[in-house]
Amino acid sequence: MSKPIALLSVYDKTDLLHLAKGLESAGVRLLGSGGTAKKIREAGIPIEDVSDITKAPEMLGGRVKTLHPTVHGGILARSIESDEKDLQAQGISPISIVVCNLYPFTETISKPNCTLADAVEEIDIGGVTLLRAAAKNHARVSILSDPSDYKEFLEAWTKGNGDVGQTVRSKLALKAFEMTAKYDEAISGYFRQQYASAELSAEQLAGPVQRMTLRYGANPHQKPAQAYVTEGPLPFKVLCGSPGYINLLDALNSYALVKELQEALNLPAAASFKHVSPAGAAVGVELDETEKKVYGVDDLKEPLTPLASAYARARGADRMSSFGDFVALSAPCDLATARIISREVSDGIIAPGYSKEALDVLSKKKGGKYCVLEIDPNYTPPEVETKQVYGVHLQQKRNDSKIDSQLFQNIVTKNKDLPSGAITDLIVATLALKYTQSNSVAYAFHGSIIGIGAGQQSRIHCTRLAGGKADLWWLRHHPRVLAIPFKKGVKRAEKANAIDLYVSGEELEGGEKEHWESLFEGPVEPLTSTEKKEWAAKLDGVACSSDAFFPFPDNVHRARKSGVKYLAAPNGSVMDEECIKAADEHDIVFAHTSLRLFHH
Ligand code: 93A
Repeated sequence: MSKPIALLSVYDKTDLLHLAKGLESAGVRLLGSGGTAKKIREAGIPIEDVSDITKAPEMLGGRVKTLHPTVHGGILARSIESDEKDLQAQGISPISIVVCNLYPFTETISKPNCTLADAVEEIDIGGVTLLRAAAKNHARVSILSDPSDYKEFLEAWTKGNGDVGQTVRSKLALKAFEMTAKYDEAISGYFRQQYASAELSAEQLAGPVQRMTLRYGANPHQKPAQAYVTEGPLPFKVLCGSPGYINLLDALNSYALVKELQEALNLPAAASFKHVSPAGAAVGVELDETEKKVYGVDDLKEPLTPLASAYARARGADRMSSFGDFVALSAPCDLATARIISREVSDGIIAPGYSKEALDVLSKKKGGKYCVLEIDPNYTPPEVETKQVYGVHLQQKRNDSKIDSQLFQNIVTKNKDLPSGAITDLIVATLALKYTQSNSVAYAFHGSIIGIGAGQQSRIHCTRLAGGKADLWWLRHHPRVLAIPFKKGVKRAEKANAIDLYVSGEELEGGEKEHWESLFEGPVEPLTSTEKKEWAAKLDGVACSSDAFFPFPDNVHRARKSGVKYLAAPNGSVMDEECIKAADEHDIVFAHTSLRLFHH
């Protein structure tokens, strides 16, 4: 019987001689590409050159070394009659072991002076082909791609008398494919950088690009940073400014939310995001005169369009949290909406288009640096999403659950009266939670989030936080708040802070008190606790949703204190019955959704 053949072609020659010696002593015939064969031969170990069996010399300065039917026929042939016949007919010997590792592409491109030509020359073709061919045929062939496997392989080879067993071959094949996948990813990443990206100039980014360099990641010291897709172009264009890493997290999450809100309720929708959770979200329900004042749009010259109403609500519900927001709109931005945005402190906007007038207004904001992104409304994200944490890839199916009125059909309380306005509010609250960092609880009223508790580890803390925000929102409707005599020239953000201090009842002292008082034409008396209580009692018909079940009835009792009449949460708690009892006690309509909506 002829000797088994090993083909060796390695860039990293670590432990190569030890392996070659071992194989040779075990009766294996060695073949090597140029440098590999030379090193082994110089150590006194017999080896033939690949070119001896291919009868073709290495050529093109080494670009073609092992790419030959004699090599790949020898590797890819199966142990079946027809393949064996083919080999015989061509005078090719089967190869049993391939030892290969690749040109150092990643190291090369990380060198400061690396040119495109340097990088291209380091793209290994023949080695990748060897690895893939041998790994494909792992039913018969062993592929050694990592020097740290040599020792164990030699032992297995000797022990098995030339057969290392299928388990070993399978593991080695997996390792080889992981190596080629990583190698190709490095090359495609480099090419993306060279050919499919644009640096951050608005003109360049107007066209489709696959990758964009970001100024930095979550923090200024996290450089480099980038955004890219592996298929097709990025789904958005940068019309103005330059998005940062957190801008994009906000933009992509918030657009998904408004798109689904519009689909669910057939009304234009808007969201105001901060730190990857909504500070506000709403659909275009008309505002009455009081609401216009509360939301700070009573003095707007343009009449409010439905889209502008949606943004006024989203932005105005929690003005403190929305300071410096990222805006998402479900429909092309019109002038009225742009006018509202232009007066606020905001970081950027994503929308499926802009009217010319709206874009004119927005592109003047922040001295021309306001980030304006145009999303392709027909873009569908891939079904599977992957992220990496501490070097580990985590993969899941995208949360594509539909939130619509069907979700609230299982009403478990005595009161089952769920009017259509309440369904709208439950959809708004629940959809907002789908895109809020968990745990989360949201209160909604008149098509708008009025309080959201995000990212708390304890559910009751979410319910209290969201309830507290809803209470402040409601207090801002108090006639005494609406009548606060602000001096002329006080800025919008300053007014929002002053009102927040007033409604929250924060005790002020010294300089802070003096400054606060200096904003008004005359003295402003605090609201007494009785006045606050009386006012709170007037709020009713609020909807509240939770991204997971209520573990204790305290959540239900707390929600009621902020006027909650309609409640939605998944079932599954051992305390479900107690929670339903609490809801019955307050005559609340409680729908069990069976849908958990954690988001991270
Ligand atoms: O330029 S290549 O892509 N063309 C080839 O045909 C080829 N075959 C093996 N590079 C090729 N290789 C690579 O050469 C191997 O992946 C290995 O990294 C290197 C070993 O070259 P040498 O034996 O001359 O040191």
